Amino acid sequence: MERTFIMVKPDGVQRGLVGEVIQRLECKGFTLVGLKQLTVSRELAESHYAVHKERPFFKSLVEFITSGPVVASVWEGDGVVASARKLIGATNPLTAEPGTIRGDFGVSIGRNLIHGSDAIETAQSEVALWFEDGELSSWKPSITPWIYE
Ligand code: RTP
Ligand code: MG
Repeated sequence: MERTFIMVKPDGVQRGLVGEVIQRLECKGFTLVGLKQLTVSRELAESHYAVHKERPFFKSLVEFITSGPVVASVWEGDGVVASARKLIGATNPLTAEPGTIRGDFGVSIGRNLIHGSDAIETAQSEVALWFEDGELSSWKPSITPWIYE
């Protein structure tokens, strides 16, 4: 089953949006298989955002992600990687559609509340970067026949 990595960033945690994010993914029909709150080390933040290391915003992005607790999670479901990105919305909250998490709750690109893996391969490496196997439980909710044909 496809998995993705979702992180509520420090701004989302401070603003009390952890429950809202979890609720939106649960209500959609995805299954939570791992969840933890942690304060991110510089090393982990730099690995997670390594693809952006030459970008002008890299330093402030790492500063921000390490500035307070985040909530890291892994979700499972058919097409979950692309679907979660749609639920999250565009990178800039001002252009993100209403109805998306960033579109409903944010205004600034540097405070866009949430991260979601951008492709299946990225999701696999991010899940492995953030979680040990023992922290993840694969389970099948009993309502599965009401979500999948
Ligand atoms: P994320 O990785 O956090 O899920 O966000 P994303 O895929 O939508 O956007 P990405 O291009 O991967 O950028 C990573 C994060 O860097 C910050 N950013 N700031 N100031 C800027 O121009 C700028 N561009 C990107 C954002 O917080 C973005 O989420
Ligand atoms: Mg990204």
